Amino acid sequence: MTKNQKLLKWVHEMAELCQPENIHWCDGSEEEYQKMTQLLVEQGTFIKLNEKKKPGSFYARSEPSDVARVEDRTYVCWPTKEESGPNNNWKDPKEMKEILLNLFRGSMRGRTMYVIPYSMGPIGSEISKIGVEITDSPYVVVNMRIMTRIGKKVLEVLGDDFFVPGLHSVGYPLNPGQKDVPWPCNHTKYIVHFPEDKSIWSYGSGYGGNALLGKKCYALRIASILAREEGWLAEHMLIVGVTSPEGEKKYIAAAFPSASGKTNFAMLESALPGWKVETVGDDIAWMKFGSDGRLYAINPEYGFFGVAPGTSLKTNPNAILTLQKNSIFTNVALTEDLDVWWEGLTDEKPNKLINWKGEEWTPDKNEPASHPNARFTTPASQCPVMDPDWENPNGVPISAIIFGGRRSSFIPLVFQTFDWTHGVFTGSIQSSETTAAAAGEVGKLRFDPFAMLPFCGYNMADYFAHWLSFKHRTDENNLPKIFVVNWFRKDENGKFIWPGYGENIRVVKWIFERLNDKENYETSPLGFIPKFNSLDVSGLNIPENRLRKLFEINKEEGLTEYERVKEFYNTFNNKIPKELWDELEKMKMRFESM
Ligand code: OXD
Ligand code: MN
Repeated sequence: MTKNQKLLKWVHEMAELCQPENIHWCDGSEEEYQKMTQLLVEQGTFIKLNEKKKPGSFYARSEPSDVARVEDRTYVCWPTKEESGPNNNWKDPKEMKEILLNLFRGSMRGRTMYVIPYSMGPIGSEISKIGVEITDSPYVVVNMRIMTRIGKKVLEVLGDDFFVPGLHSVGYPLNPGQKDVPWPCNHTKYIVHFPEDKSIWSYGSGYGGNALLGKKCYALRIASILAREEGWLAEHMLIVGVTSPEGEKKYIAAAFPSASGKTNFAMLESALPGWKVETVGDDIAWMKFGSDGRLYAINPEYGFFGVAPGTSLKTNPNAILTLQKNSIFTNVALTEDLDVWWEGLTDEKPNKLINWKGEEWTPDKNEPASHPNARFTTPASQCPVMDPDWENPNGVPISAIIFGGRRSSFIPLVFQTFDWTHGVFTGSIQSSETTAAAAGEVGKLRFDPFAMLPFCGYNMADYFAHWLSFKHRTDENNLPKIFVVNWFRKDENGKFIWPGYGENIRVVKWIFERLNDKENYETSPLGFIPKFNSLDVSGLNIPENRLRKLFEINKEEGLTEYERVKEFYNTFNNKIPKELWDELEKMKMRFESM
């Protein structure tokens, strides 16, 4: 096992607190995985899928109230509220520890406590980091085994070093003789981070980012704190390698809000002949300086936890190929022959399904058969377009960073920012219409700077300053160029103008050419936009007036945006760096002189 005294002591103390019936240290072996999935089938949490259709795969349905990340129950408890910022929920750490100690006391009674050592990033890489999750949910264990690298080999590398401790309980203790339910959880939920000891405490939910602590809690919230301390970036970004028909390859990282097509973009099948996109990661990028002064990125994850609805052979063939085996499906619909289905998977709906709530469903029902935040958990190694360097311990060099919004108007299909500072400014005002990935209203425009609003572990004003500081850490020429895209612009009838998916390669091509200094741009108040006819739309048949609409920039909207941003910046108590206020004024002037 381990000789790490801090780990042994913590596990011992948490067992005293949570009072589980047994403790199991996960070794990460295939045999262990088989046993645990078997256990989940016996408990009724899992249904084994048709071995011919989805070998080695399982189906789960959550409790209908436990279906997404709970942002209003997520806290980052710095000693002061100011350090957490207006972007995080906060409570005094001592008060919060009291609340949690009361909730966790006896919370694992009648259950097994699993100890999962995991590595974010290739085991042993200088960029990787280790965490240990304690959980009473076998569902979490099997998902963590797909999403991260777990087990004995992690403990060997850990030795006596630092790890991030994460305690998770579904908050559903069992009395002697009490029968378990398929998806235990608790109405009371807390997802809490303590920056002082870099610990994570998660109570009451078994779903996704609330419970798989390596993902949002560690690789984003805690890692963003470590990144500031150590001078690197932990970001909500996909990473892709793009190869041109001439064989030139560049890596791009892109930040999109949750459930806005990141996984699709990460595995894009190019609609333009000769262009190729390969996947390094679909959700998180850790970027550090290499010895040449450039930023190098790794994907700290090992699998994909993708949104299922809308994923099809048309929208993302590579995801469909990836999830054919050894996968876990949660809250999709079940077919009569024990396969899975979700909205958008096929044009034609099956005649009969069991929906995500376990009820019989027919196409005449007025509600979707799968939950809009239904997910697949699937091993990255099964993806047919993984980049040959996706596990390179040194990471891949990043040439461009893209910020993507989901906005029906105002933001054009693509633009390039003027320089690093202007790029950081556009990241800081990134806005998007909300999706089902988080509990709450869908379709509401909110600021989601760097797509990190729910994931930044400290005051976002300080985070913007951290981003600005990169200009002084290397020659600005070494830094990635910063772009903005918006696939979601709508026409006056509320229809999307841009076809998206595989056609997005056309935008990537324009970006690629910009990186090679091609004179394919003109200046607009927002940044450099494609010169007319410089975006390759060959064969798309988009009428010229619709194409122009994709790039329409409106003075009134620009001035409204200025007011929106001013109001937003003012919520940060005078902490927004002056450089960003200056950028805002410059933007206003550009719009005024339009
Ligand atoms: C995710 C999210 O699950 O961003 O990736 O919500
Ligand atoms: Mn995400």
